[in-house]
Amino acid sequence: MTANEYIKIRFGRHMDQCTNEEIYIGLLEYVKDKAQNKEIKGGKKKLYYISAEFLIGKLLSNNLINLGIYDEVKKEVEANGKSLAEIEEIEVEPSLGNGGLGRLAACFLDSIATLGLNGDGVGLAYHMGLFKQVFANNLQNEEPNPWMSDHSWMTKTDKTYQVDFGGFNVQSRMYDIDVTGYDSVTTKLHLFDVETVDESIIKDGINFDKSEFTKNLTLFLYPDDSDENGRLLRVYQQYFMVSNAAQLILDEAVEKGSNLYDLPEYAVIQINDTHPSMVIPELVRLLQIRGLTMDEAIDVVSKCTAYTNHTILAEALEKWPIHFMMKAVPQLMPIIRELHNRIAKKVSDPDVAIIRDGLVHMAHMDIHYGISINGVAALHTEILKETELNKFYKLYPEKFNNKTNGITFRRWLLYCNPELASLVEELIGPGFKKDATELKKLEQYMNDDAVVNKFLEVKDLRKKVLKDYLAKTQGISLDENSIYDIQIKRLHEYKRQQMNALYVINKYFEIKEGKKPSRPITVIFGAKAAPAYVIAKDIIHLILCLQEVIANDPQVSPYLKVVMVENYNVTLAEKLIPACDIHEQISLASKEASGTSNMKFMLNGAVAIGTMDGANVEMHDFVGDDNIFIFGEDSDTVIKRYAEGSYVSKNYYKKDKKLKKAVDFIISDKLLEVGQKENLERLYNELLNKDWFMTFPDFEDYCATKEKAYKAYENRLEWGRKMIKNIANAGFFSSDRTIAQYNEDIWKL
Ligand code: GFP
Repeated sequence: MTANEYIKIRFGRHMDQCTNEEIYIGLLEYVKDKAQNKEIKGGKKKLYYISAEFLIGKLLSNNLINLGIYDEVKKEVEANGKSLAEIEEIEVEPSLGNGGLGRLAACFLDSIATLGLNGDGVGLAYHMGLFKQVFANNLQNEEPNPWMSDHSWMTKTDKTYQVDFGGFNVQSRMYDIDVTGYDSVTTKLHLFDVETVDESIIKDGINFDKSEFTKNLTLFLYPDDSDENGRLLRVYQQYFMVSNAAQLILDEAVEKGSNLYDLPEYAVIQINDTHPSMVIPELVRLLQIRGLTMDEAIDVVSKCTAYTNHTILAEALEKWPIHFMMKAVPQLMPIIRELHNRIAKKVSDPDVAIIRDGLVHMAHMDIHYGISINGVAALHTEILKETELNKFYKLYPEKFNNKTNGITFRRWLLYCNPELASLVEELIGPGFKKDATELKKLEQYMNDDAVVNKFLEVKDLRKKVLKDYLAKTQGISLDENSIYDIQIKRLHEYKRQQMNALYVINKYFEIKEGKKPSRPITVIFGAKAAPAYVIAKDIIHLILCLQEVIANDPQVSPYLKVVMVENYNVTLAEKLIPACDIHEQISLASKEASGTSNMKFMLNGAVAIGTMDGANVEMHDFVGDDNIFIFGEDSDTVIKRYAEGSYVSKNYYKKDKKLKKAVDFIISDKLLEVGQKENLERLYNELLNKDWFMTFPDFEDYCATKEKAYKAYENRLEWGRKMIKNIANAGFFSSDRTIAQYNEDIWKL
């Protein structure tokens, strides 16, 4: 049945007589039907990828592509006088993730299904997801971001579980989202919700009563944790997630014939960051209820779980106070104590203990009681082994392994940049869609000027698409002849958006002094700051103030423009990435575990300015010095400086006139005219007296390297060759490769 025929039956009218809403609903149901027909038959062993975040993005086009019916449906829609792009706009993007961590989980699900592996995602059905970002008075405000509707990709199942908390219990409900593999099978993302959640308790932005856990359990992703109830709520959420997961895992195993002693033959669990760590004691608890002894239960669970570390930042390595656990999940504490004691008997070093100073160290539990610990890029894994988790590495060298992140080429090339995808196909055939390493064949065209020009033309076209999109959706006007220099990622000091802002100030002064760039520059930012992360919000404020000051300065605005897009999300990324000339990967070396936007940009023919951090290191290995602009101190230098505690930002400020001038501008009258004194002064003082992520030592090199990149951009053919070199070498960064490695080394499905 064609889509049109389906819609005719569904609405009693052909597509041309339907509204866009009706066509969207019709297509959604049509796709769901097709996807469910391809459900994986299932093998004995199954992977459960448990994650607090799944940043899946809109699904209509992605599913059409993966089911192989995109072109056919698009044609049908167009033949009926409609536009697929406009129909897609009806779909609301679910904001079930925060940044790279959640987007990685979504890419992984796509690859698991594409490789035909028996694996499902398990997470939570947050009603509001992450907040919606709204700018007013150059400040970030947070608003609820609802996305659920009657017509959604989620399907209500009849699976419900009881989840017990200290003093009360709730009844959960499982909802499923189909995950369509590319020309392959369909697997599932299971999202758990609870019917008592009450959206009406949200008042005034994203504030809500944090004490009513039955009403707020799945209301928001990462609720504000600046107070005790907020932190407790995270424990409730995490337990709710893993208790449901554990019950599902055991039920499915038993259904397939497991006697539970052989659970490792039926289930492997990937713990994505520390949020799902409580699945370990929860499984031990449930196995005991089902008849295993403590010894047996621990033995079984230790063969089923694997942990991925996504950061070395202490804030993300969760440690929950015992009194939180006693309040929220008292039934787990005796088990956690037992897990702790068993280790303490063997290893006396308190640094590797599970319980220390009244805190439960979630990552430590994962490492002691799992089969594998992996980092997400080569450098990151080395840092884990040699520094951050060195004591664990010495205990269990065989458990440590690297799995460099990857991205799905379906969404991040075929869907978001169809013009580039068809140029590539015209040159090297369709093989790259299944085997991304075939992109390497593009290198043979690097010296063919006619082909190079075609790549440049695609870029120009995509810059125009972005220009039109931002004009229409955000009232932003771009100059498509300027260089698009883009930094999009979660706002965090270690990612150093503030250094980019200092560069902008420096450029502003240069232009004022008469040193005009040969081509206008557009510096684009997209980032949300966590609601309670004060300095991150101050950095957004600085960027928005710069945007206003520069736009209103007739001397500077023809040459320099700052744009901060509002409510940066997957949908915006899909427009920004294909249009980008230069992308910013400027984290402080050692701090960005991997990065994944770097891979998406690379695949779309943008050239990076980056530090030797995360996956930039591997990208550099592939493309060489000439095709990536590397600057800044390396991770050894940074790690050493932290160890010595010798960094004094003021010394750099005093020495470097350019830097001083840029930093002082933050609290200048010019900025205070459009900004808030409190915010700008706080940021100024933070940089001057702390600058914990060391922007000052890298500033000079950063400025010089940007100049080099802008200059290189002017030689259009040479630049086009750099673009091709990047695209041709992006194959390694396909999540299909990453997932194949996870399966080979860890999951063994
Ligand atoms: C985190 C890390 C990134 C890494 C992703 C996925 O992402 O370096 O690429 O996880 O492994 F920081 P963010 O949430 O910070 O984007």
